[in-house]
Amino acid sequence: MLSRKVEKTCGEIKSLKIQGARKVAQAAVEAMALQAKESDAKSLEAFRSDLLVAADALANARPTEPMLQNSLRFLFAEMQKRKPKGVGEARKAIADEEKILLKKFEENAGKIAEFGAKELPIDARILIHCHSHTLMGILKRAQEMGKAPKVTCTETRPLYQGRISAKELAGAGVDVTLVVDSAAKSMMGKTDLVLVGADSITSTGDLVNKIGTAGIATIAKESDVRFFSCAELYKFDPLTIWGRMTEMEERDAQEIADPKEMKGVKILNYAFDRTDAKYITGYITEKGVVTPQGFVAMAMKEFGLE
Ligand code: RUB
Repeated sequence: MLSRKVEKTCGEIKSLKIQGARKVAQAAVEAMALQAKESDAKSLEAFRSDLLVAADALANARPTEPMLQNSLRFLFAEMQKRKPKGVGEARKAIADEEKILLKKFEENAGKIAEFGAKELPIDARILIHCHSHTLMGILKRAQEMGKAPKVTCTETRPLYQGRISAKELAGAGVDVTLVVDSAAKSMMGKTDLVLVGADSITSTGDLVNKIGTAGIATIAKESDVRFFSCAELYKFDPLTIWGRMTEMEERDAQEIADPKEMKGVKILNYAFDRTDAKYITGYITEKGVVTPQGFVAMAMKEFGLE
C-alpha cells in the first residue's frame, strides 16, 4: 500500500509545490524511505513490491526528471546489493542509503556552487531562466565572493518561476532585474553569459530544461554569448544511450489560459524543451566545468556504463 507521505509528495511534485529537479529528487528519496519505514510487508518479496509501487508513482509524478528516476533506482539497487535476508535488513539498507544519497546531493550542490562562482567574471551581466536551486547556489556564492553579479531573470511563463529566482536573489543582496521571456533577444546585447539549470542531459550532451531555454541558447550563440548549464551527473538520462527520447512533460492547459475563455483554441503546454549540445559552452558539474561531450563521458563512468 502507498504510504500517505508518498501520495502527498506525488501531489506536491505534480502541482510544482516542490519544483526544480534536485528538490524533486530529494523529496522522492525521502518519501521512498518513509514508504520503507512504514511498509507492513511480512516478506522481502512484498517489501520490494511495496517499494516498486512507490517508486513508480513518484517517478511518474514528473516524467522529465532523470535525477528523480536515477535516485530511486540507486536506492533500490543499493538495497539489493546488500543482499538483505529479511524485511528488517532491507528497511535498514534503505534508511542508510537515503542518508548517503541526500548527503551526496548536498555536497554536489556545494561543489557546483564553488566551481560555478569561480567561472563567473567580476561584475558579470548574467541572464538566467526559470528557478534552479543549483543555479541560485552559484549566484549566491559569487555574491559572497564579492563578484557582484548583475542578474537578469526571465519571468518564465506560464508559472513564473523566474519571479522566485528574482526575489531569492534580491534577498541575498544580488543586483537583479526581471524581464518578460520575450525580452531575451533584446537583453542579449547587455549579457556576458547565460546560466541555466538542467533537468536532463542526453547521451549526445543535449540539455533538457524549462521551456524557453532552447530559444535563449540559440540567441546566445548568434550573439557570441557563452551559455552554461549547471548540472550534477545525476541529471544524466542513461536510457537515451539506447535511443530513448527524453519524454517532454505536457502540463495542464489551464496553466496558460482558461480553455473555457478560449473557445475553438487548442492550448499546448510543454514544460521543457531540448537544447542541442552545439549551443552549450559547458556544464558546471560537481567535478568541474566540462564540455557536453565531457559531461557524457563522466556520467557514463559514474553510472558504470563505459
Ligand atoms: C525547473 C527547471 C530547473 C531545473 C534544475 O523547472 O527547469 O532549471 O529543474 O533545477 P520546474 P535544480 O519549475 O518546472 O521544476 O537546479 O533545482 O535541480
